[in-house]
Amino acid sequence: MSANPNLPLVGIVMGSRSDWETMQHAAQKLELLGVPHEVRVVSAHRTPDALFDYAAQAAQRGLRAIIAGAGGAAHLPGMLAAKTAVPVLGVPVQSKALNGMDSLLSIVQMPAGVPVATFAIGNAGASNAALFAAAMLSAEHPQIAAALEAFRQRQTEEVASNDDPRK
Ligand code: RP5
Repeated sequence: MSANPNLPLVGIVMGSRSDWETMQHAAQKLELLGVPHEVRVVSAHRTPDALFDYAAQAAQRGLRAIIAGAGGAAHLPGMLAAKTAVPVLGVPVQSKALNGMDSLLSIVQMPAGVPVATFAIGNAGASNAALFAAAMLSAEHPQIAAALEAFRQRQTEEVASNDDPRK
């Protein structure tokens, strides 16, 4: 099935505009792989009703994964997962006060029954959440599978062709 560029398959949400510096890495990867996506600020604490609406409508709007980034008391991914069966991929944003350990623990320690797939703190986590979402979509979307395979091949070749760290 080829993805309709006008219908997002992945939602990237974040608790604050200040999270964009991190979450842009997820958007860049989805862009690179041709995965239709949308980006929104949805705060568990400042706009809780918008969070509930987003989760309630996610499946019927065609979203197949939600990448949710938040920092500090990072309740956004867990609350989304509480309100939708669409898989939630949590990205702990690196907080200033505690370097993201607070974000990581807030997101990863979900009670049994309400899963959030939790990624690394910061930019690597945002990138990998996008790659993971693309992998989830690959079985249904051969073009995304091909783009992901090509990305991995390029990455391998770049590392292999620059294997002397002194140069
Ligand atoms: C969280 O609080 C956000 O996800 C953000 O990482 C953190 C700080 O938000 P701002 O005060 O920068 O808006 O809700």
